[in-house]
Amino acid sequence: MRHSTLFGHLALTCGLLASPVFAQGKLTLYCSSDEAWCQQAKTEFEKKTGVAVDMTRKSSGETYAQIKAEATNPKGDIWWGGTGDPHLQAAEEGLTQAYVSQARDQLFDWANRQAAASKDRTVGIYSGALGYGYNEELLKKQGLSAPSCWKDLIKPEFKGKVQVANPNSSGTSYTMLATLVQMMGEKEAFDYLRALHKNINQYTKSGSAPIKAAGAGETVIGIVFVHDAVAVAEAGFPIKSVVPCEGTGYEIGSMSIVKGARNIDNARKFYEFALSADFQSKAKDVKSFQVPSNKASSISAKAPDLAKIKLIDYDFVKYGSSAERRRLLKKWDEEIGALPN
Ligand code: S7P
Repeated sequence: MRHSTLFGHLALTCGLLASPVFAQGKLTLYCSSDEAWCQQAKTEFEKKTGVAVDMTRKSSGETYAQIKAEATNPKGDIWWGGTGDPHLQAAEEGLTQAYVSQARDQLFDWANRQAAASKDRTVGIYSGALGYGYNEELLKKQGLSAPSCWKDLIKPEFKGKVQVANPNSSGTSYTMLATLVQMMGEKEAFDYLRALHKNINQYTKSGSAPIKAAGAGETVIGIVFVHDAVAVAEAGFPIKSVVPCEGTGYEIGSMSIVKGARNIDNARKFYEFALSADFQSKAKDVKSFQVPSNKASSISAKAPDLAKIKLIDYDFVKYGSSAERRRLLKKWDEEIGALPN
């Protein structure tokens, strides 16, 4: 009996050691995309390679802060997803390392421009325009007029009815801050943010939380990437997405390898996997409707068509620079975040 138990243990141990997961090692993935997409990336990569993935999902600004805090003892191997500005800041601060993908030639120019701006320390994996969404049923019930522009969001009728994330933790919200500064000029943008503050019911941690809250009827309007509003509508909630009439900014969702990554070979393996058309084409299966960076990836018909949106010429080099991002966030904290509700 005792022998058979011992044999059982040995067989189990040998079986595990021979399994592809143990054979191929591990990868610590920091993910800043939507939770369902992060899970898909983990599962698909494990299935394809046998590498065991330890995945943590956090917003873009939070992940940047974590990688910075761990810089002397790096725990993450690769940072996948999230807006490009904090990836560029991490690159400039030497928190991430250079890698040139074999798929470079298959990518859109906007994806490779992120690489060029960072001396190959980051690369674009998707793109999406900023906007907002509102709950049509709630809007009607409360007798509110349908908003269609940035300027509509500061109307007194929307007092306490708008939600957006905090730009320190959220890349989405930092994209809004940088977009407004570029569209209006800094003084006017901060005047606008002060007026908007009167209508804000909550600054959330995560960028997409406001539109999920709108779907659940907890707020009327959520400022988010347009693809995130489309995703909530596709999930069956009464959400109407809006591309602001004045024009808008956009993100280049990015990916970077952490400097000092303990599992560097697997980080590079994941990098190639994440840029492949095969994996990128699966984003729509988890309602991620961004535009993928590999030209051969298939795009969902539901993905907002960036060619039809009035996009600003977003200056990623400037607004992804360490000095500018830190300066703008400090100013937001002092002049907007500190205001009474
Ligand atoms: O995957 C959806 C998405 O909107 O989430 C990313 C976002 O930056 C992560 O959330 P935070 O705003 O909280 O940082 C975007 O890159 C992506 O399009």
